[in-house]
Amino acid sequence: MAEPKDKAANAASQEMLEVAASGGMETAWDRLEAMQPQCGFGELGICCRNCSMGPCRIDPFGDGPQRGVCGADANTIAARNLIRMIAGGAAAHSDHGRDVANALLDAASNPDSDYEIKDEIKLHEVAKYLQVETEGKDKLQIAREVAETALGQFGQQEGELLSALQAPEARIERWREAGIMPRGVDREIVEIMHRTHIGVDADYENLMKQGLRAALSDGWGGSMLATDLQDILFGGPTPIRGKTNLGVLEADKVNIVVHGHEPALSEMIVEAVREDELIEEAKAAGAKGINLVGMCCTANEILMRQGIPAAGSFLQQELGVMTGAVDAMIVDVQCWMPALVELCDTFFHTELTTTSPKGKVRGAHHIEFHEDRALEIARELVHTGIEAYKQRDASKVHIPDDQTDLIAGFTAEYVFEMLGGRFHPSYRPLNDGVIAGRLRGVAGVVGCENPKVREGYNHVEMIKELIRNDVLVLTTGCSALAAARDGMMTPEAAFKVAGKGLQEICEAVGTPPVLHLGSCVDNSRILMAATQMVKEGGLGEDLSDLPAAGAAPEWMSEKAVSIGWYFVASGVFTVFDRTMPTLGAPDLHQYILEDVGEIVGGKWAFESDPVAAAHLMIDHINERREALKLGPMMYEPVEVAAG
Ligand code: SF4
Ligand code: MSK
Repeated sequence: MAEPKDKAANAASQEMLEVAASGGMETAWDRLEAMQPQCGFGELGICCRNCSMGPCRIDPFGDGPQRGVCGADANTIAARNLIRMIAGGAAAHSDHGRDVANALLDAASNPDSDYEIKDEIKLHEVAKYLQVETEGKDKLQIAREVAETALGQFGQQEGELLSALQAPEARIERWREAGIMPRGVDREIVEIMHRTHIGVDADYENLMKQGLRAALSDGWGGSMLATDLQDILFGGPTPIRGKTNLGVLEADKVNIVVHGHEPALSEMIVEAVREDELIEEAKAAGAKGINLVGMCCTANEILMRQGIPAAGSFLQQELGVMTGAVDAMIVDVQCWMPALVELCDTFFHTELTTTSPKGKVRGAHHIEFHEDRALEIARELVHTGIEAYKQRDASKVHIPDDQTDLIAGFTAEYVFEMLGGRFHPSYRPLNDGVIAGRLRGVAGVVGCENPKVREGYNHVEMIKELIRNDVLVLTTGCSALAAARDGMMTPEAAFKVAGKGLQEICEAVGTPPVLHLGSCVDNSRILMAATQMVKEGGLGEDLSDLPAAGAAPEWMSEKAVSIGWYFVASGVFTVFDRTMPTLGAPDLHQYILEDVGEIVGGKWAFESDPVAAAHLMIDHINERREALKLGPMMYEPVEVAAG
C-alpha cells in the first residue's frame, strides 16, 4: 500500500492521510487501490454498451472479436465513447451557465430578488456581443434581455453562436472551413447522443468532428456565458488576497464548507454568514463565530470575488471532513464524492446537505436551492452547521497547521488593465514582453486532481518548470489551488522560482508569476486573454500562432476532456498526463495525435512526467517564436531554488 507521501505532495494532505489510516477511514486512494486491476477494455476505450445486443468489447490483441454485434469496430466504439465524454463535460459546464442565466433573469425581473447587477461595465460588454440593443434602456431591462438572449443561445438550433464570434477572424474562418462553427450547446450535445446511438455515425473522423464542435460550444458558448454572466451578477473579480489549505479550518468556530461549482448559492451564503443574527446564534451554541470556507471550484468562485479561504481541492474533500471540524458540508453540482455520506455518518457529526435538484444522494439532507428565495435558503443552510456544531466531538478535531497566502482574482480584463495601466489599458506590454524575449510565452495549466497521480505534484512541478523558463502561467480549477498551496501565487514567488524576464514583469506590475483565473468554468478567460493578445498585434493572426500552450496534468473529469478539446479546437497545443481512452483504437489515436492538428491547428500530446511535459510545451512555444521570427530570449532559465 502506498505511503501518504506517495499519494499527495502537500504536507497537510499527507498528515490527514495518516489520520485516515489510523482511524480506519477510507479515501479515494483506498478505493482506487481496491479497484485494481481496472478494466483494460475501459482504459483502452473499446467496450460499448450503447445497445442491448451488447455489451460488446474488442479484443485488443487481435485474437478475439474485432467488431461488436452491430459491426462497430474499435475506432467507432472508442470515438463514440470519447465524444460522449465531451458531451458530459460540455453539459456540466453549460448547465451551470444556464443556472446563472436564470439567476440573472431573476435579478432583472423580480423586484424582491436577493441578487443585484454588480458589474454594469461587463453587462454592456456582454450585451454588445449578444447583440442586445442598449440605447435608452435601463440596466435591469438590459440585464433581462441579456439573460433571455443567453438562454436562447444555449438552445440555438441553427446559425453561429454569438459568443464564438469574439474569436480572432482567422480562427472563425478555420472553424467555418472545418464545418465546426458551433451552434447552441444543447443542440451539439443532442447531436452527439444521436450520432452515438446504435446504427448512426460509424466514421470516427465524422464523430470527432461533432466532438470538436460540441467542445467549442462549451468553451466559446456555455462556459463563456457562465463566466460572463457570473461577473455581471457577482462582480468581475479583481486581485484579492486569500489563503488556502486545510489549515484555514478553525477549531473554535462553526466551520461551513461550500463545495461544488455554482456561485449562485455560495455568494448568498457569504452574505448570510456575515449577518449578526447568525453570528450570535453560533456564539450561543458555544462557538467563537462562523468560519466559511470553500472546497473545489466553489472555493475558487468565492475566493476570487470575496477573499473567502479555500480549504481544499478535489482530493482534499474527504480529508477536510476528517479534520472533525467541519460542521456543515454544503454541496451543489460536480466533483463532490458520494463517499462523503458514509464518512460523515459513520465517523463525524458533519451535516452533509445537497442543494441542487440535479445532485442528490441517499443519506444526505436535501435543502433545495431556489433563486427566488436565495438568501432565506442560505440562512437555513448556515443554521444546519450551527446545529451540528453542538454535536461536535472536540477529541476528534485534528486540523493541520498548514495554510498558504495567495493572490487570486485575475481576469482577461484585469490582465489588460494591470499591464497597460488604468489610463491606457492594453495588452501591448504583454505582447511586447513576448516579442522582446523577456517572456517566452504564456501557458494555461488547468484541471483536476486524480488519485492515480500524486496529488498536486504534476501541477506544481510543471508550473515551476514553465515559470523558470519565463513562461507566464494562467491557471484555474484544482490546478490553481495546487499552485497556491505551494506558494506560487504571491509576488515573492517570482523571485524564488521564476526566470529573470518573468521576474522583471512581475516586479513591474506587482503580480505573481502564476495568475489565478478562477474555476474550471473560467477557462474561457484564458481563451479571451489569448484572443486579446492576437488582436493586440505582433504575435500572428490566429490563436494557433501564439507562443502559447495548455495542459491538464492530473486530469480526471469529463469536463477536463471537453476543456482539452476546446483548447485544441481553438488552436492550442495541449498536454494531458495520461491519454484519453483511445489506445485500443489505433486509427482514432493517430487522428488525435496527428490529423486533428491539420484540421484545427491545435495539437495533443500525452506525457506523464510533468517536467518533460513542461518541456513539450516550451518546445512548442519556441517553435511558435521561431515561426513568428521573434528574437532570442533575453535570459537563460534559472535553477529551481531548493525547497
Ligand atoms: Fe455492441 Fe454495437 Fe450495441 Fe455497441 S452499439 S453494444 S458495439 S451491438
Ligand atoms: S473542481 S472538474 S476536479 S478542476 Fe472544478 Fe477540480 Fe476538475 Fe472538479
